[in-house]
Amino acid sequence: MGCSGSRNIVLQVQQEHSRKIDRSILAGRYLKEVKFLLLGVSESGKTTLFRQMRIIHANGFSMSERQYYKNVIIENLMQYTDNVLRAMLLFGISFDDETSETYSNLFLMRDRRNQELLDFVVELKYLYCTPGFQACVQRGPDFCLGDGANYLFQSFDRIASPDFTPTDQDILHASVVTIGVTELIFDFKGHKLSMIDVGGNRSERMKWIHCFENTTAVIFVTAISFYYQIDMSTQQNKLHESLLVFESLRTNKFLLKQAFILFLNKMDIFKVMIKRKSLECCFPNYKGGNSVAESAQYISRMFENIGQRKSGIFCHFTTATDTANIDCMFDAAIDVILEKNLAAAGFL
Ligand SMILES: Nc1nc2c(ncn2[C@@H]2O[C@H](COP(=O)(O)OP(=O)(O)OP(=O)(O)O)[C@@H](O)[C@H]2O)c(=O)[nH]1
Ligand SMILES: [Mg+2]
Repeated sequence: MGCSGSRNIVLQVQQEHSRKIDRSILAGRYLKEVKFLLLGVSESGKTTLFRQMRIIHANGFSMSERQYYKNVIIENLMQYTDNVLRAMLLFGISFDDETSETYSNLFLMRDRRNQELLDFVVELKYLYCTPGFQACVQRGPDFCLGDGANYLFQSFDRIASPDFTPTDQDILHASVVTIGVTELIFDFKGHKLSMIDVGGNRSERMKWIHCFENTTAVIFVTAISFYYQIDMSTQQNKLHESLLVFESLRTNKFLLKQAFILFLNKMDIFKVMIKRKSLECCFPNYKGGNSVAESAQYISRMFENIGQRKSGIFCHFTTATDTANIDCMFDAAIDVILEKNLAAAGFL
């Protein structure tokens, strides 16, 4: 073999070596960085999912965070009580006796900013047990009571005890409107996974675009139970609003290559509500029955038919307050994306 022949072999070896390095750099990149963006309108359940990631994949909540959530939960409880008492007046639901009327007036008239929940334990405990109050809670969907309300009312004795420390389940039911952008980074099956939570109300949506760069997949969260809810500020049906926001993302030029995972969330509420209110209230053309499966499939198809393009939508029905459910759904949803990612990079 001549001199030029051996030089060619060296060159080939060098090129192969270089290719291997490129592949391993790529592999490193694909194995180590995956960014998921939680998007969706307000109250769809994004932050609840985000908190589940803390519980399942990170270290859960510290004592100081639990102290913060204790205050949130007490504030939520006071606000939900206020909502119910005002709704009773609005709907003409009468108080069961003089005591409950007096307690209600006392609660509604006071300046809550400086009051502790403990100052009202006797009054609230009494009110919560009255049939009028309970009947009004049942009508919660008619006046957007808040999806965590039932859980907090039922946990009242525990919450009102002086040494109350919120459990993970309590924290999952706490409601705080998200302002700004929060990131959580955790290990997932050998990958470094970055999850971004954003606010879903109108003014917060303007900030979404700043998070699009390097996104692997969008997790679009909508509450499937939105189908019967009207946004008080816009008077728009909340599922219609979700569909419009989803369409604007599916056609966004910065997200054309990104995979989309759709979480149709709040299935627990949907299962109860669909027996009481048909899907026709949201989609007049819907002529199917009131079965959970048929109605849920109809809604998922509405989303899947939006912005048809190469990258498909992976749809999952979820209950974000249920840790076992989210553990399982998240695992399935993310596995598909990670495999797609590796296949696209030529590793599968
Ligand atoms: N019952 C039930 N409640 C849920 C579920 N998911 C979320 N919630 C409750 O719904 C409320 C709102 O949930 P969030 O996760 O704060 O909603 P969000 O999408 O982050 O809302 P923004 O921050 O305003 O965009 C909270 O009280 C949650 O506990 C669910 O699947 N079932
Ligand atoms: Mg939020």
